[in-house]
Amino acid sequence: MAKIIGNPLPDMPWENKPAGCTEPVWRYSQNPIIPRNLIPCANSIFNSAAVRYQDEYRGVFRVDNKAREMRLHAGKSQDGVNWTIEEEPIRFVCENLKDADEVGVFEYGYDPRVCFIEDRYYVTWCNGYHGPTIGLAYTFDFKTFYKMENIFIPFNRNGVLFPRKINGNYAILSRPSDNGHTPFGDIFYSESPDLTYWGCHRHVMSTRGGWESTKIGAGPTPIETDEGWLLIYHGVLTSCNGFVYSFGAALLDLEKPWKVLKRGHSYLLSPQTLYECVGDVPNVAFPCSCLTDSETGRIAIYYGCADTVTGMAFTTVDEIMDFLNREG
Ligand code: BMA
Repeated sequence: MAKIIGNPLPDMPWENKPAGCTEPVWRYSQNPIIPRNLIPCANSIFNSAAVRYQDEYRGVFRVDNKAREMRLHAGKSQDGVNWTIEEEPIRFVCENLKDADEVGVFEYGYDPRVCFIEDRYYVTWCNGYHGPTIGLAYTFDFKTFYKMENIFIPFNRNGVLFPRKINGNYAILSRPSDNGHTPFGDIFYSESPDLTYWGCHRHVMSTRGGWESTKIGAGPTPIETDEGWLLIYHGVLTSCNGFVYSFGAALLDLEKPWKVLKRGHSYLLSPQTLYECVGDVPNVAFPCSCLTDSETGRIAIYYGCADTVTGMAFTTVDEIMDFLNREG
């Protein structure tokens, strides 16, 4: 059986698979965990990233405010389920940023991911700079966030860092896009010696049929296992009623992550519940982070629901590997 390479997290949020459930991924019975109005300014809180921090949890949340501006807010939690979110958005510190008057201006930010590498937490997000691109910042304490250079030129979305260097370089997945509600999109891999200069771009995966026929994008930080990087990613289908966002899984080579070892044919979870199907944007399940326990192989997935609220779903590394072995 595959093993997660990482830390034990025995007290992570968890709920056993319901009796009679035959799906590899199951929803938390108390979903949604974060309502749209948890803080006064919020129109909606979704597509957000949670991580372990000391003996608690921290997160960076996508909060669209009541002016419908897309903002990033820090939050904390004792148990990973019940969250307190700062009422004020993150104000990025730009003191070490070259040309801060140019690249330090915050236009908008959405769909954050958080990734611990070496000694600090890095945040990537879809950052407004003459169109969407990938913003980057780091923090040690989720109080002060230091802005770094944008990772790519526009247009790009779904920038997701790997949690360690690969062959001596930092590594990221991303999805080149356009300035609108992009009707295409494949996942690419890029690497960098210093998190500023990026290159060695490699194609990872293209769209396929059905649930992932319009575009795909990396979701949470890839999970390292002894068999490969487990990638949970979203896929989009264009129906007569617009885009439908589901998520699925693939396994990427550990040393050459642009090589896809396995890829599920079906989705793992598609929008089916009321809170996934009804909201500001109907029919969206959009995963941005995971918690994992290396001892039990448990995985908790945080995902945005209908661009309105935040939900959780559970699985295990064995469940996903079985799924990939059946379907990949
Ligand atoms: C994408 C992003 C996501 C959103 C999705 C569905 O382009 O904007 O934040 O969840 O569309 O609206």
